[in-house]
Amino acid sequence: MAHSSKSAAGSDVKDSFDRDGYLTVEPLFNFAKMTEINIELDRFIADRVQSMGKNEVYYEDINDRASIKQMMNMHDHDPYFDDLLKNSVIRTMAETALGEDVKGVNLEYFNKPPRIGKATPAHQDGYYFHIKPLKAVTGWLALEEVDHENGCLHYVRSSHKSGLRLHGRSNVLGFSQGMTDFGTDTDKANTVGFPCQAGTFLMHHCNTIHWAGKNRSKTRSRRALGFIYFAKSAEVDKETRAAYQAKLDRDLASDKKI
Ligand SMILES: O=C(O)CCC(=O)C(=O)O
Repeated sequence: MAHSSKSAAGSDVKDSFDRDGYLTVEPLFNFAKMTEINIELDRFIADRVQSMGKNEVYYEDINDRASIKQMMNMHDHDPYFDDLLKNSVIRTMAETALGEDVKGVNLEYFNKPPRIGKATPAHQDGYYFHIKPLKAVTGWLALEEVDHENGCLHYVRSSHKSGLRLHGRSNVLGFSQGMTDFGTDTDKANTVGFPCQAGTFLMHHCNTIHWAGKNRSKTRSRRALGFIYFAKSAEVDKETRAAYQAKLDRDLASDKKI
């Protein structure tokens, strides 16, 4: 698996996004900005997590409150993260990538705690979004150094052009649906891994297949933020989405995962 070529920032952003189904900016934010974001995240975890719903904070080990693996809707709980989702350069990049106005709909935290952080199954975000048309992007910001040991992200280049593939229950908390037909020769030949430094930013189309390895490090976490934007023209099927979320919450509670 080769690393991609350097940053896609600038006027060719849209072309490379349309061709590959993703773009990379290395780095999007400098050291000072990343220090600020990491301090704000620590503050968020200390002050806000206790008021979040069970279905908004997932733990890799439910008995260990230090093992947060995922947080959803951070923007709803804190003005700093609301501003980062809705008013930052990341929103502008989402608009450039999709070629229209966007709505910032979710700011998520993706962590893989040392030793126990599970792999992210191959999936397409569009399968989770319940929108029509499937016009949405997810931005992904590395909060620390990420590599093959602690679980870097992988994209299947140009996979956004072929629509949604088959998904089924994955049993991985936070990624309940994984692809069931992943791993074809074409998938393998087009897979690109993204080891990167803190401040590196990736953005993918909601049909782009992606996955990440488990965290094999005994000491290092693997922390990132995810920024989800729907195109203004995309309509959410609210009934299907609510039914999906309700079933997921029920299943996770009965499996004692949340
Ligand atoms: O960070 C990860 O491991 C997965 C992130 C992801 O699936 C996403 O950003 O859509």
